[in-house]
Amino acid sequence: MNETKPPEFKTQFAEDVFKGLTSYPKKISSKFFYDEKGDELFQKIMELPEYYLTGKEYDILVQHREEIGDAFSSFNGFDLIELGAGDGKKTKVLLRHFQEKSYDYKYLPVDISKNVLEQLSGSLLQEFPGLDVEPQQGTYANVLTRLADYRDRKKVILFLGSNIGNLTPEEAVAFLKKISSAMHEKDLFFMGVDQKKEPQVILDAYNDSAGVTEAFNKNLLTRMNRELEADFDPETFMHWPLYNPETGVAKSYLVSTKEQTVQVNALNLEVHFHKWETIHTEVSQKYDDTSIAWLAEEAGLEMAGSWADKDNCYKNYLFKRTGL
Ligand code: AVJ
Repeated sequence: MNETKPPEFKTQFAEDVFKGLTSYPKKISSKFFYDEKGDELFQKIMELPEYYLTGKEYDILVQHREEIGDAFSSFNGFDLIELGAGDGKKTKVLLRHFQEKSYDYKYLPVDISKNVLEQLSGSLLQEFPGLDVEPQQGTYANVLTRLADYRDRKKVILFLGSNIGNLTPEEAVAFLKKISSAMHEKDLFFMGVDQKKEPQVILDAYNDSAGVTEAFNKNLLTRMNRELEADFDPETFMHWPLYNPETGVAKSYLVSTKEQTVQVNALNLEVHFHKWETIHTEVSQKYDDTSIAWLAEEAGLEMAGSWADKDNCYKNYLFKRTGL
């Protein structure tokens, strides 16, 4: 008898890497970019001249904070729930404005990382004394289920940074359906979305000249080396982003520049790469008003407003739930 037991995985990362590196074509989800080193590299990405998304969204929030605040506020206040709060740099623009207006609201930043939440809460306490903050640790799905019971007053859900882009359109519909089903009549959903534009501008955003995005992508290899006892040589892989202006999909790959075999010891796995074989690592979907309208309709959301920069490079959309 030569039976092998199905492997038991210690972590989600271990399981996903096993599945992704034994499928064809090979893939690993971009959600695994964000270990400590990845968080740090993403902070650097947001400051790159080519990575326009963060700056554009920041400008939109600064410029339109008055109108956005008017839309959010309500006679008995509101609960502001932010999915994937991060360092809160952009959200603080809104919080500052809400404080000036003396709005009655509570801020509930949601993040999977306890570390991120602790840092954010610390900086909020410093910069916004008296702000009512209630950090929520967990996955979006768990937190949304929990927060669906928040029905005493208006709930405003924030999803900034074009994070929706990391989902395929089909996954995005499923995700937005979960959001809309956690919403009641007066609740709002506010989402930042990078827009289709001059293809070279998008490509450059994922292929910066300083090589930070390359390091960010290759950090997956070093993470597997460290956490899964693998022996990837990052030098033998190329960072390869592409953008398709027809579908609006930007994708990133790691391409093996030679034929090689890699050991992933913690998974008891040997992975063979042909020369030029790829690992697909990220989707950064770009939208326009038409595709966003489709997404919203599929998910049971109705557009209640939108704000953009002067070139329509980036947009923030406001939605309510349909049919209530
Ligand atoms: C955080 C998902 C919005 O896709 O633009 C930045 C992540 N990847 N550079 C994006 C990212 C490469 C980013 N999001």
